[in-house]
Amino acid sequence: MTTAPHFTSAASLPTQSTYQSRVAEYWNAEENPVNLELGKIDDLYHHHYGIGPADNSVLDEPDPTRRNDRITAELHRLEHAQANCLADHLGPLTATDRAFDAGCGRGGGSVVAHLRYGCQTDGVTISAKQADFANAQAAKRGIDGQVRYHHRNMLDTGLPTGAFGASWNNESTMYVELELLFAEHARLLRRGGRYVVITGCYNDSYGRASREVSLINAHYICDIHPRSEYFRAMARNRLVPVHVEDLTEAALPYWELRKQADHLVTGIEDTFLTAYKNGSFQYLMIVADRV
Ligand code: GPP
Ligand code: MG
Repeated sequence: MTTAPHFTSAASLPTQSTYQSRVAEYWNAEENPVNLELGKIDDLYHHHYGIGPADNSVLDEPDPTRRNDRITAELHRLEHAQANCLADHLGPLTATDRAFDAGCGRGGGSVVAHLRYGCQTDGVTISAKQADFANAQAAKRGIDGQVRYHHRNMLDTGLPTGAFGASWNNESTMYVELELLFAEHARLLRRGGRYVVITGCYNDSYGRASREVSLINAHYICDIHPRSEYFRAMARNRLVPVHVEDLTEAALPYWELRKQADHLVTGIEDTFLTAYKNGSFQYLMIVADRV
């Protein structure tokens, strides 16, 4: 006969969940030309999409090599416009301010913020390979004293409390629980600090997540949240929205052009276009103050 123990022992937990390990594996292995070929142009490596009107005349370029190069450059310009849009909403920051980039990927967003404001930045990514790549890029630019990347979990960064004037997630919230994420941003931001998120979310007024949203989740191993969850989790974590912008319309030209870039497509292009057009999915920016 077995008897129940008189105490419950602490469960032995891995430092990283199975899910987190799979996400890290994805990003450690990821070498999509749509990210690397665009980044090579000016050493700004982004892991987000683009916004704004596209110059579709690049598709009419008769020389095939030049056509590919022009399409690549145009997509990069649109991604850079998205990074600039996020950076516009972080300020005003000065050289003495620190900013936190949650889910920094290969580091482009932190460089954009540093070049704009002169601020110091700390980026975290769950991928050791991305953090090493981003630090090497910062060293190459000679800004590694001010722009740092860490191989850490964005929910538990170990960075100092109240030390940051601004923080952001650029298309990285779909990998984590929003309550835990916003608690960490609220801890890191000083009172009056600014938080910005650009994200894809599913549209509550449409209903539950659509088939397209599920396909996007499977493609990136992520878990897209409903729009409502952002506002609920912010309200519970001292983050008060000051500006909300639906960027869905502005995101369409990027995907229409990317779809026609045979040398860069990953296969997810039509799914994004369908999801945006059928109303089940939105590309949203929320700007909030830490109160
Ligand atoms: C962009 O990264 C995409 C994500 C980080 C995850 C999903 C985002 C949503 C808005 C749902 P990327 O630039 O590495 O993607 P890709 O390789 O497709 O360009
Ligand atoms: Mg990309």
